[in-house]
Amino acid sequence: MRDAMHGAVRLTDYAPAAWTVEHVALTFALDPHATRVTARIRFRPNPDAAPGQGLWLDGEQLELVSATIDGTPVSPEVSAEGLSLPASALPAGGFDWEAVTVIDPASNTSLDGLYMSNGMYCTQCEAQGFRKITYYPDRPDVMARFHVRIEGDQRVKLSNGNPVASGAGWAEWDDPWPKPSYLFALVAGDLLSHDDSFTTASGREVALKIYVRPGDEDRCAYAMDALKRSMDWDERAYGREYDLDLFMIVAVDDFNMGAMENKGLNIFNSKYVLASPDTATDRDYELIEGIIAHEYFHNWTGNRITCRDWFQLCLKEGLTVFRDQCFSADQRSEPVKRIADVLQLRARQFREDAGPLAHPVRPTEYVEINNFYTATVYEKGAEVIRMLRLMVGDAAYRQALDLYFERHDGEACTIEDWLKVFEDATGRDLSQFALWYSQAGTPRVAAQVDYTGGTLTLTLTQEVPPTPGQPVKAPMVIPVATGFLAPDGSDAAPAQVLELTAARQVFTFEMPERLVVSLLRGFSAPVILEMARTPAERAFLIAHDSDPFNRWEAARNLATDTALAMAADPDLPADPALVAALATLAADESVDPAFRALALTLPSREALAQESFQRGTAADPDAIERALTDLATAVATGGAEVFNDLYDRYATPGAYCPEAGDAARRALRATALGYITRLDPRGIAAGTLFGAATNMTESLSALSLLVREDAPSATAALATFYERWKADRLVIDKWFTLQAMASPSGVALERARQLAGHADFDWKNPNRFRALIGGFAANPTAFHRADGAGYRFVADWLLKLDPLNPQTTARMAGCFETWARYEPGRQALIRAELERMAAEPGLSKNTREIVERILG
Ligand code: 0A1
Ligand code: ZN
Repeated sequence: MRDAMHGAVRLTDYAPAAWTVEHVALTFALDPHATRVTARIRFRPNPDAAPGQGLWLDGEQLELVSATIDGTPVSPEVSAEGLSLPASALPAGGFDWEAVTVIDPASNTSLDGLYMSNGMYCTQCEAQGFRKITYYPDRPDVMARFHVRIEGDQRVKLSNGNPVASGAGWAEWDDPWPKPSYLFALVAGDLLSHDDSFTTASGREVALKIYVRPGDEDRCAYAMDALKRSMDWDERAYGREYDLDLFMIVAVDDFNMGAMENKGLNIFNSKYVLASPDTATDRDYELIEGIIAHEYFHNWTGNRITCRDWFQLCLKEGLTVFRDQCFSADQRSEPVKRIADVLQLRARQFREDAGPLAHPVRPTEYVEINNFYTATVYEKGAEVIRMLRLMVGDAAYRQALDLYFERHDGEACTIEDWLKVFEDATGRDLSQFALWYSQAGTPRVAAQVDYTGGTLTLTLTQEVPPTPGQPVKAPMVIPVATGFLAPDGSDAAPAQVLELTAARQVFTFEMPERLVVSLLRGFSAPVILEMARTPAERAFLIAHDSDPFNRWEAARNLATDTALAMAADPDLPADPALVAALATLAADESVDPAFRALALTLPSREALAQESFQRGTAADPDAIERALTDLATAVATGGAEVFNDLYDRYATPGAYCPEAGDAARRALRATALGYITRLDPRGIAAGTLFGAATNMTESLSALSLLVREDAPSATAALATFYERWKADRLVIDKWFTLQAMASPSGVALERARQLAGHADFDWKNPNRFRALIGGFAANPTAFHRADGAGYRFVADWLLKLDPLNPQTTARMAGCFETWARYEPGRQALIRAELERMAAEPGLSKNTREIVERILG
């Protein structure tokens, strides 16, 4: 690996901080270009650290005006990363540090630290933004109580904890809970709030406030409702109550990520707060619900118990993702949520695990920590906890969690602490299980079934592929939930969880007749399962498996095989068995419409490219596109009657309701319309729906079909849509995304170029940049054009954004991580763009790390 790891931070280098912080008092005199920050910090020697050490405070892009220790001016040694004082300058028993720094929030385009968005001040401190505010030991294991005073003429001035006092031009806040600096937040602006309250299980009243820009206040109701449901769920499912008298959410338009769990003051990308039926889709509502829950759940898993160092990020993120997944499953349909989560895991995490950016759930080194907020840390981290729960059982899981909260409240912990509570609560030895945290790569499990003389033999083997820096792997603990189906389709024996712990293991079952084995039910482990199935067996599982995940999976596997076979052979017709199975399922009124919508959705172009590569054939984006179009047309033809019928019957009359039942009907109806439109390239039906739609979900699905087909009415529909919504930034993001992502390969690049010149393409806004440039990179046939022009377009824009916003650029550079999947010509073109980026002398550390790791 070139010199990507130059300057890397390593897990093995962890040492406790020499000085801990007992209390911090911050005063902010707000000014767009010269905000003055006064920090009074009470330091104490850390009894866990070697004595007699000097003081190191992180600090970046700060102008130091003055510094004193116990009131006496000092002259620390200052560098671009921070400042230091020798032990000789420090009273051994502790001291009060006071420093004045000046910062420039209006020029802060990185959206990290204190910055401005639409005239409002806001902060983002995870992972290391606090050091851009003042000099501080900016590491999560230093936890302190914060008192904050904000001076400025804004109507609203907020920080963490409880409001203690305010007057004309100032407000003070006090947070009684010790916290690391990454959870610090400040917001000031002319905002309005949507208010409500929640009574906790023990009867305490909590005021709830969602702050937004004037004009957005009537779009907060759903987020508020989701918040109250989250608070209630955490009490019931985990026994966790909220611990302050006030909980605030602020929506900002300029934000690098989804949202942030700052103590008592969550800051959200406005996209994940604001919703009304005419501007937000069902998917938006679902995401708002999930992200509101995620950030709220962090109050216990992240804030009360935090991470000792950033290598332990999955301690809070894996657990909190798992908790939000369970919450959403409870609020909606559990099987449908599981399928959606697995689709996402495969699309993002399996992809990462199979490429040059693969890393363990707990990485052991990084150059830029912000590059490790990954699908592996988050989603695979959640899968690991899901496996743990499955293996120990629900009751023991809850006991272990109770012990975790009891033992570690107020601490900064490690994965070892986490596993230890499970060992102590259950008596199990989890040393082999711990490999899930240290070994990267998606395990492949091969299954072979034999039946002779009344004995069914199941042979399971596992192999964990080599990944960067990890050529050889040990066998993992893989829980394989297994069921057996009788010939009539019923469950013949109770389902059980087999534990695969060796490279090869044989399980035997006595049974008078050969039963069909249903393996890895509910996707019980994040592995790739390889198992030869006869077409008849597949059809049987699609029709009968009582495990909805595996029922869906059987249909998906059949569709994948068919599509890849058609990609390899343009003359091959679609498998009639698949077409028939999908039509039958579509018409099965006993099945949840949301499940049917998922099962009827063919694998994405991206998923097929990944699968093709895994099976040893370089992915050909054009062949995949053609095969999918042909397959979709065949399904549309075979199921025409059913789709027309569904489209007619599944309308949702009456007022729009975002809940699961109506959303499911709309999803199935949109899927049906997608097939109907395959046979109606002029987009008559889609055009009609577009004209009649009374909610964003239907309007957008109709519009994207018109764009996908390049229908004659598409241009006018896009113009109508733009005219109607041009004042609404979140809707206009959708307008950009849709055109970049759904346009056919022949026109997509030209259209993306035109859109990049549109007056509304405010590329410095991350949502807008992601909408167009990210949308284009997610249009595989356009991005992977054989002439490389798609790669160049994206690389040009990344190079333009990098100096302003390295975090978002680095994150988006991940679009190149799949280069190895493609034929040598495309590989060379992608690598040329990466080389061009790497050669840029001023490339940020963030983007450089990603680019160099991808180049290998
Ligand atoms: N902790 C947040 C995610 C987050 C991480 C980094 C950020 O800025 C670089 C912002 C948010 C979460 O898991 O929701
Ligand atoms: Zn999180």
